[in-house]
Amino acid sequence: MSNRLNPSTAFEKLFGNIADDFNIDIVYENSQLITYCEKTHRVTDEKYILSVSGKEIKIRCSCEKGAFYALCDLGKRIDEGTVSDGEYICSPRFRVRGCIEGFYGTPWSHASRKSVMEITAKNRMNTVYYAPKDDLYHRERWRENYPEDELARLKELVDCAEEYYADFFWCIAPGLSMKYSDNTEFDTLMSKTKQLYSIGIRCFGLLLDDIDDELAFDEDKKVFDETVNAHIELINRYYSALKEIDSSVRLTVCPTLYHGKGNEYYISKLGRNIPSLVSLFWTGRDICSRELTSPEAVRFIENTYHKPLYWDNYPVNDCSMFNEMHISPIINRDTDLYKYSEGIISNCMEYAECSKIPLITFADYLWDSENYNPQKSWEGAIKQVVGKENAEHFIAFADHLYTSCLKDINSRRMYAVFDEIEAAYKSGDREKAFVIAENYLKKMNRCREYLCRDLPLCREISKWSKKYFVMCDILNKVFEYVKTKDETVFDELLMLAEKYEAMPAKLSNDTDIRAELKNLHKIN
Ligand code: LTM
Repeated sequence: MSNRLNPSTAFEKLFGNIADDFNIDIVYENSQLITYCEKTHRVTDEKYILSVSGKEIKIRCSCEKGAFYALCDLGKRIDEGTVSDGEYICSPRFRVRGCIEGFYGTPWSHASRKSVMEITAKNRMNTVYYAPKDDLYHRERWRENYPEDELARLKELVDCAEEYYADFFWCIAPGLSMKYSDNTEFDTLMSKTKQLYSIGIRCFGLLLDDIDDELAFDEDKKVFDETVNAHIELINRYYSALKEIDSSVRLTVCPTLYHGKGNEYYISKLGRNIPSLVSLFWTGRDICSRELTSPEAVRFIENTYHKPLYWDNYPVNDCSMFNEMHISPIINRDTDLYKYSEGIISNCMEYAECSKIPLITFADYLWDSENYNPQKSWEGAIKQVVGKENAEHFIAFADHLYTSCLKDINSRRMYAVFDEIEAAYKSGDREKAFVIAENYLKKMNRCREYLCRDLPLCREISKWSKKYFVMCDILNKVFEYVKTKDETVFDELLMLAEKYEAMPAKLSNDTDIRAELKNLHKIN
């Protein structure tokens, strides 16, 4: 029996009663206008037409999923105060839009998983992958069935995804220890898979990333000769076995070589020898790719006969990135990439609350890549996550968290303020310069109040906010020093700078603050 709520109930669970003032009429129809998207040349169940005339809303769609997305669209417009009369014909650019819990580090809590799912659904994403590297039953102890309590929690996640019209992929990563030539190993894999099938999982992921390139067992070397042959056999056997259980089951594979040009021997051979309906993860040019481009996707297709399903390693900040907080919007993904890929799955940080901000920007890009505006989307995302009343202050801090593989501009808002101060100062209007500086400092100080609150997001980000507080102290003192020219204030400044530079969290650009201060001393 389906756990699916009706679209209006699912909408109310996510948005509350914000649409109560409106009369909403949902009409289901199967016309070509409603089921076909000319831009993507695809038949889709996600398209809808939203007509607004005052308080009268009409939604035309082909099924409940379309109705749910139309309601989420309306909810977002109400939230942002942008509901206006008109007819909006909407359908997504990317077919697959979602996230993966696929990082190294402490797996998300059950509550975080549900809460991330709510945010992705609200923003019309349709896919969730469960693959925490440090869930023992996912990778290290892949042979063992889940204990009852963990299985029950997974079942709740499956139900939650279904409520919000999303596909939930449960993934297994046996490659650290599997002997591919041993049939009993395959039987074990199937028995574990059947346990997950029994709780309603219909979408599976077989992850072979981050394992040895070479076959570990002599028996495997004898049978398969090369790793790629073992992987091809495993994938084909697994897919057939899944299809025997249920022909509607879907499979995604993460190959061992998952980044590069897309024409390498392993990935070309693997892609060409597995069914076209098996999705193939690819992280792009690099593990964490600054850009994802259409020409590179085309090369991948030409060599593997598969459209890449991007496993986008942003905002993840595990391993060597642990001092970075990836909260900035997604950028540098080609606007027409939807034509040459199955979609994008964003790999998140172990910080679930913080991950929501970049995730919402992914959702905006994936729905409408041609009109995606990273800064606008980011501001909207921050409003959703920290609340409208805190957004402006929070942005003053988040402005400094742009250090990542994306190589976006760090602290752009602060430097714009510095430029304004400098211009006023140079034009001889010292007063104006002080007012601008004072206003900025006020904003920073108010942001500090927000960041000290006992909220999940503030706790997650405390490693970075603590450093930001020192930055606030420095700027407050610089202002004091410029006004008073007091040398003891300058000495305090040097001490603060030393403290700031010793903190490992990455904030803003790596400038030599003490050198900057010495310059300031000279000028004054
Ligand atoms: O990217 C893939 C396919 N696998 C792992 C991820 O689990 C990990 O989170 C990222 C980022 O460090 N790198 C990987 O190689």
